[in-house]
This record gives sequence, C-alpha cells and structure tokens, in this order.
Amino acid sequence: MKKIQSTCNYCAIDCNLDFYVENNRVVKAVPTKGYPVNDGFCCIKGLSLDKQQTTVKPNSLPKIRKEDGTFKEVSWEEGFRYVADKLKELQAKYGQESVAGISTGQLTMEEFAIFGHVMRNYLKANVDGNTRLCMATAVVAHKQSYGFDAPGFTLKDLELSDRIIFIGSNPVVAHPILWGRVRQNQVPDHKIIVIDPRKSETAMNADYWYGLKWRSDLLLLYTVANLLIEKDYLDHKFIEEHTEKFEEFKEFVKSYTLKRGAEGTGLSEEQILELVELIHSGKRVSFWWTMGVNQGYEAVRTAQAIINLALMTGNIGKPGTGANSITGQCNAMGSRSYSNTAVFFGGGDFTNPARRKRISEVLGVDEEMLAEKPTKTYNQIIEGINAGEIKGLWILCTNPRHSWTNNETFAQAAKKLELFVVQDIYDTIESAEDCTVFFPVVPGLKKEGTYINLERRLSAMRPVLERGENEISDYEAVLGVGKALGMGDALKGWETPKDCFNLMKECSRGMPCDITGVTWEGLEESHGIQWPYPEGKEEENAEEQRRLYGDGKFFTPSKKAQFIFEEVRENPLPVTEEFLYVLNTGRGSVGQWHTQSRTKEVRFVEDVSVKKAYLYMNTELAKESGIQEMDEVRVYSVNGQDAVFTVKVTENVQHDELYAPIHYVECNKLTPSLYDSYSKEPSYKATPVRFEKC
Ligand SMILES: Nc1nc2c(c(=O)[nH]1)N[C@H]1C(S)=C(S)[C@@H](COP(=O)(O)OP(=O)(O)OC[C@H]3O[C@@H](n4cnc5c(=O)[nH]c(N)nc54)[C@H](O)[C@@H]3O)O[C@H]1N2
Ligand SMILES: Nc1nc2c(c(=O)[nH]1)N[C@H]1C(S)=C(S)[C@@H](COP(=O)(O)OP(=O)(O)OC[C@H]3O[C@@H](n4cnc5c(=O)[nH]c(N)nc54)[C@H](O)[C@@H]3O)O[C@H]1N2
Ligand code: SF4
Ligand SMILES: [Mo]
Repeated sequence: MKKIQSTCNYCAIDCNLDFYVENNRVVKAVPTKGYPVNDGFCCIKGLSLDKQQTTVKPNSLPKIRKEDGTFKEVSWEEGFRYVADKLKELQAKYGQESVAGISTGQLTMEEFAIFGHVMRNYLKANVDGNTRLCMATAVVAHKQSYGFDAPGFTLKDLELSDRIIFIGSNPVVAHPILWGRVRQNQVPDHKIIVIDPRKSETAMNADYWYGLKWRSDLLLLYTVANLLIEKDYLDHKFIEEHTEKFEEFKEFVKSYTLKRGAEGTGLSEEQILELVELIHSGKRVSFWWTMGVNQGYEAVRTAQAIINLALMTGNIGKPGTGANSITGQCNAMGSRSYSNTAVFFGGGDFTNPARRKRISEVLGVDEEMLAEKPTKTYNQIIEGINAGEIKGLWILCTNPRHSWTNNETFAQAAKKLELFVVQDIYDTIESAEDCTVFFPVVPGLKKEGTYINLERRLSAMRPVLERGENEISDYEAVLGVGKALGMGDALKGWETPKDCFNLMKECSRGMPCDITGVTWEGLEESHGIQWPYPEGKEEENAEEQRRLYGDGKFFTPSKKAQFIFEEVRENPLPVTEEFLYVLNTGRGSVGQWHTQSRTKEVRFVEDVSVKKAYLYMNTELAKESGIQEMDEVRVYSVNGQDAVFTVKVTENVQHDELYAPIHYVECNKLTPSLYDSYSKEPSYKATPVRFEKC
C-alpha cells in the first residue's frame, strides 16, 4: 500500500491528509499527524475527498456544441484547436477585449498562473476570479492599510489570544479546523466574542454575542474606536512609531457617539461599552473577519475599521493578536498573487516599470507581451457580455450560473456568448447548461501543484491516483489551448507545473511574498512553508508557525500602517414599505460546499442535506404570518426576481431577517447587483425582500 500526502482542496485551511492507495483506489484517507495546520484532524469534506474518484466519468473527451444544439465529442487536440481558433476569430472580429475568462481560487497556483499567462499576457483579455466574490475586499483593505496584500497572522494565534473576536464569520460551519484551534486555546479567562446579526453556530458557542442590525458594523466599529479614544485605552507608542493619520482618525470618529452607535446598530449602550471593556481588558486581542464583512456596499472601509482597532490598541504583530481576514477557498491566497488578474505574478502593479522588467525577464518574453492593466472586474465582464461587447468566455473551476449575484444576469449572458468554454470536473453543473464547449478535467486527487492557505502556508498537492487514457488536468488543458494559439516560445519554461512553479518563485523574488527559498521537492511530505521564505534566509525562517509585522514595519513607503476611514453611508438598498425584510445568505452546513457539485456526490453528506432551497425565519414572524415549519413561501426580491423556499422556523435570526444557505441556485436569484465601491465585491448579505405563503 502506498502512502501519499496531499492537500485538501476545499477550504482555505488546506489540511493535509495521508492517502493510502492500493490498485489505484484510496483505501483510507487519514489527516496528517504533526501537520501544523490540522495535526491529525480534518472535517467531513476532507475525509470524503476520495469519494470523487467514483463519480467523474473516466476517459471523458471534450464536447463541442453543434448547430442543432447537441454535443459532439472530439479529441483533445481538436478541442484545443477549436477553442484557440474561435478565440482568435472573435478577437479579430470584435477586438481584443471581446474575450474574457473567469479564474478561481480553487485550482493550483500553477493552473491559474498559466491561465493568466495565456489569457492576460498573450491574448490581452480580461480575466477576473471568483475570488472577487470572496476576498477582493480584504485584498484592497490590506493594500491600502498595510501597503501589500499580506495577512499577517498564523493559526497558532487562535490558541494564544485572550480575546477572540469574530466579525461576520462563522467558523464552526465554514472553517471547522480553525474553530478546533480556538477550542485548543488554554489561555486563562479567554473570551470568544461574535458580532453577527444572526445567532450563528459560532455565536451559539461564544461567550458574548452582539446581534447587531445587518450592515451596521462600520457604525459599531467607529463607535468603539471613539470610546477607546475617549477612555484613553490606546497604545500610544505603537500609534506613534508604526502608524500614520491617527490624529485625523481621532477627529473623524468624534461624531460616532455612544448614543448614535446604539441607535444605528440596535445594540444597547451597555453592550457597546461591554465590548469596549472586553477589548481593553484583553492582553492579546485578535479580530477575525470573513464574508459578513467582505460582502457589503462599504466592505473595504469596514475591514479597515477592524484594522484601525488593532492598530490603535497595538494588537498586531504579536502572538495572539491581529486584524485577521479569514480566507475562503483552498487557494484564494495563491490566486491573489499568482493569477495575473489584478496584480502581476508575485504582486506589483502592471504599470510598475521595475516589475514589468523583472517579469518579462523571468518569463523570457518582451515587456509588450505582458498584461498592461488590471483586469475588468467580474461585474464588468458579465455586464460586458450582456451589452454585447464580450462574445467569448472561458471559465474554469467555478460555477457562476449559481454563485454570481443576481444570477439570472449570468443566465442571460451565457445565452449571448458565441464561445462559452466551461472547464470543470462535472458536466452537470448549472453553468454548463449553455456552454458551447465543455472541457472535462481530472479532480485534485489526480494532479499536482501548489496551494497557499489563509496563513500564507504553501503546501503540495500530489497525485494520489493515476490517470486513465485521455484524462488531463487543468494545467494541460490550458497549455494545450496556448500551444494551439501559436504561443510558441512564450510557453517555454511552462512545460510542467513544476516548471511553472519555478517561474512563479522567480517572479516573487524581492517581493513581500518572496518564496524563492521553497523547492518543489521540499514541499512534498512536509509541514508546509509560510511566505515569506526567501532564498538564503531559510534558517532565519525556520520557525514553523510565523507571523508578519512583529517588527512593526509595514509595506507602505513609510513602513507605517495607515488609518483609513470614511463616513458611514446610507444603505443604497434599504428596506422599504414594499420590501420589509432582509435576506441574509451564507454557508448552511459543514458538509455542503458552495454550489454542491462536489459534495452532493458524498453519500453521507447528501443523505442528511436538505434537497430543496430553504430559509430560516424567526419564530415570531412565522407566527404572525401564519407560517409553519416546512411550509413553502415565495420570496420577492428588490431585484425583480422571486423564488420558492421551504421555511425552517428558528429563534436564531432576527425578526425582520431571513437566512438562506447559498447551496441552492434560488438563493442568488434574489441577490442584488450591488458592490463595494472599491473592491467591487458583491453585497450578498442584505437584500430587501418580501414573502408570501405559497
Ligand atoms: N462547509 C462549507 N465551508 C466553507 C464554504 C462552504 O461553501 N461550505 N465556503 C468557503 C468559502 S469560499 C468562504 S468565503 C468561507 C465563508 O465563511 P464565512 O464568512 O464564515 O461564512 P458565511 O456563512 O458566508 O458568513 C458568515 C456570517 O456572516 C454573517 N453576516 C451577514 N451579514 C452580516 C453583517 O451585516 N454583519 C456581520 N457582522 N455579519 C454578517 C452571516 O450571518 C454569517 O453567519 O467559508 C469557506 N468554508
Ligand atoms: N448569496 C451568496 N452567494 C455567494 C456567497 C455568499 O456568501 N452568498 N459566497 C461567494 C463566495 S465567498 C464564493 S468563494 C463563491 C463560490 O462560487 P463557485 O466558485 O461558483 O462555487 P463552487 O461550487 O466551489 O464551484 C467550483 C466549481 O469547480 C469545480 N471543480 C472542482 N474541482 C475542480 C478542478 O480540479 N478543476 C476544475 N476545472 N473544476 C473543478 C466544481 O465542480 C464546481 O463546479 O460563491 C459566492 N456566492
Ligand atoms: S477544514 Fe477545510 S481544508 Fe480541512 S478538511 Fe475541511 S474543507 Fe478541507
Ligand atoms: Mo469564498
């Protein structure tokens, strides 16, 4: 029996597992003991990774849609040629930017890197990632406040903190292994604090729950900042030495009085004061935020308001502290630096002459061949298709027909495309319904590459199972199209994922995320390596769980972190007489993953999962509306759409709030086309709706 260590490719924890294999079948999957992230534990999704080997149809070939609407199977060579010719034809006819791609945070670093090279460098097309739906807010917040998209924490901080504050984050469901680390915290008198309008599974397990009004976080955080200043609960030395614009911030928050904060958040004055005291009495305070913060119309400023609290109290860079953004997908961290979408490989702006020079040298191509600007954003791509400007789209490892906000707009877009390539491990996903080409690729168990987790840790994915005839990986599919496009020498050095990894390493040299000291072989069977890990400084970085900012130096030109702030804005989509309730959305259960393409194949998840779209309604509201558990309601959204949900009655949502898990396509039928002004991340979590009993 062979044992192969690899990485779970669901969530951003990136647990490692040992797969025991016999006759090309996984006999058992055991979470890797001693691995610093998950040390012998993992959740049900990781434990059932092997279940996918039985569901992907073996030896599948690409499919191309014929004029009569049916598909014909073709060889891979024909598939590559067809897509390459069509991309070129569309560009010749409608212009360079008439083709686009949607990348992902769930592939290996090498896979989205080569996609970014072919699409963004060679074709000069726009490619955004599904990370726009997820991490874009944190990225912009980090860049502006710290000077680089560099989350500084390490998971160990959860065990060392005495105030663990989760804001819009539900790790009990979404990051169970992270929650496991919280449970291992032995610090005497430590407190777990949750800020979430909903009494989430994490709130139920916390010491304090602040059930504020939806979208009122920014108001709350500024109020808390003002009170910390008034009470002089500050770390003056840290503020002085390591930050800028504090005096302006101090002036700015003066109008955020306790009274105003209480009125706008729905919390009592006592609750807000209690929160302030909890922060002040903590010796190691850590703030952790996820989608309840990232997905809103003033999300970047909200994330920065969290950062401001950590800065002013000196809770950053030290054990058990930090303003810590929790990443969602297994390799969203990787895609942020290596997908060539919003920044160059290894970071840096497309217009930065030094970066252009460096990247062109590493890749061995002329500077003119490199992408010249950040991509159009996801919403602009979908709007561009609907406006008839974009005619070709290639998506890989994402299912936007389901996950995109106001998802009927994607359905409309898909029908307008002349070329719509869907590359996935299942041809049954919603997005494949209208595709013109389907590329079937192998799942994670059959491929190799590199992942980067939420605490900047690189780990290896290595093939657990051998491939059958015709089975190819995402890497090979993109490489195949690149060759058919005639990229020639521009693909020199990109022959294998390992070659690509070496290119990416070189691109990172000298950047904050420098990984030049990591080797492909060194990652195998390892404990993973956190960036930065520059060549020649391996010994200095030998500690297995490392954090950034310990020296108080940030990545801005002055090396100081920035206080960034802006007045709280009116909600552009308030509740109205007609739409009196707010639809909140998010993860439903530990076993279900996003659009369910993968987890519905896992028997013991599917057997206990609800089959139809459902939502949670407050007990009182249900009573007032004459609705009982399991009744159906039709929900009408402010976006003009409606959908039917089964009702589950609960005390855990507010009277005026409905909560719908995202794992059903109906959920995003109702979400709006509203984005954060800076990150363009969709505001998924607060849609005004009304409902009636069916
Ligand atoms: N089982 C499972 N795990 C997953 C995933 C999955 O699909 N299934 N997806 C992964 C991915 S990609 C991601 S990004 C993460 C997401 O991880 P999380 O962000 O933790 O999960 P969500 O359920 O989207 O949202 C978290 C909470 O935000 C709250 N919220 C809504 N509105 C507000 C608000 O105005 N203020 C505040 N403070 N909170 C609010 C919601 O009530 C919810 O409890 O999970 C990852 N893990
Ligand atoms: N209302 C609402 N909507 C949301 C959210 C929310 O909180 N509320 N959250 C948003 C967030 S944070 C995220 S991250 C997105 C996620 O949205 P998506 O990215 O659309 O969701 P997934 O179901 O993870 O899609 C991944 C796809 O990749 C396929 N796949 C798996 N492995 C491979 C592989 O190796 N190669 C290829 N080519 N394909 C593979 C799967 O079959 C699946 O079709 O949803 C967003 N949508
Ligand atoms: S916690 Fe995340 S990485 Fe770990 S097994 Fe579960 S889904 Fe996979
Ligand atoms: Mo996500």
